[in-house]
Amino acid sequence: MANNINYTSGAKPVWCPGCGDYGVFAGLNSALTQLGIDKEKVLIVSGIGCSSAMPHVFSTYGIHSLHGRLIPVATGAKLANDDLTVIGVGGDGDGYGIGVGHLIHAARRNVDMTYIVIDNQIYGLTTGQASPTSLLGAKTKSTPLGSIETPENPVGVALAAGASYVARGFAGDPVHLAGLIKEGILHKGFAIIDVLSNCVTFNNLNTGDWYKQRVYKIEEGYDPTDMSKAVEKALEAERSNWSKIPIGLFYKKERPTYSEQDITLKKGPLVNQPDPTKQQVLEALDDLR
Ligand SMILES: Cc1ncc(C[n+]2csc(CCOP(=O)(O)OP(=O)(O)O)c2C)c(N)n1
Ligand code: SF4
Repeated sequence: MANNINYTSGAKPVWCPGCGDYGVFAGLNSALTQLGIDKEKVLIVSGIGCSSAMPHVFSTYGIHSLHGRLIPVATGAKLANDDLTVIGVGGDGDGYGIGVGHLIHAARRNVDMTYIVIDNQIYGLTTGQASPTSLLGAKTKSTPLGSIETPENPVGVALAAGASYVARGFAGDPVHLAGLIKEGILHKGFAIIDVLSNCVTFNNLNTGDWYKQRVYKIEEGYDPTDMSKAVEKALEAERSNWSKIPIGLFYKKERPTYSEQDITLKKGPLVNQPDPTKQQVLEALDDLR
């Protein structure tokens, strides 16, 4: 549903010209515009990194939090107010490095949020060190002789952790990406979208052209409810030595969200519930003894 809401803030982006972050900005803006959610009902939470500047360019609620900690902040916001559409945006260093423990727990808990990881396979903001998804042999500021670490497989990690919506997009195709983000927001549960993106300043291996030559859209007829097929697809990029990188929806499963199962949150958003009296708190603590 198209609408007249302007989700952008008008703030000048801080990104280098040509950075993939612009493509994600366009994709997210398009997804929000298509959904037409009141912007007062949308919260964008980021970590630290170039990609984490995303909340500034939107006029929704936004929190620019700490490096690797966007998921705890987003989870807290969602627990406090289940009426909010909560979207996390951060980098691969933020989410797959320092923050990967949070990713695993939010996925298994099925926190109802959409997590967009702008995966440029490098630490951009800190000027070009290797990230968890940098490829073997990648020469970066911290790996001048080439990386000797096997890259993390974020789609595989998300599947293994129990994420109920797992997709991969490409910053160079914002229209396709918008569809994945839109479906991720509509999905009740933890939706993660790994977005392949180019850092024009510090990653001269995984460039926009490098991705364009390798990405392909997951074929029609693929069954995203089949976990075994999703695992096969998740392994395809590394098994093909990065000659074929599937993008699209890998996996989707309907299962109860965290808030739907919690005894207190079942009664509705916490912000709408009356504060307990001192007597009620004491009685509840007494019950625990
Ligand atoms: C606790 C903590 N550790 C390290 C840093 C330094 N730091 C800031 S951003 C960043 C990594 C940025 O890379 P990424 O998350 O991939 O985002 P990008 O800049 O590429 O978008 C690091 C290591 C920090 N700010 N806080
Ligand atoms: S340093 Fe890289 S990731 Fe950061 S804004 Fe520039 S191109 Fe984008």
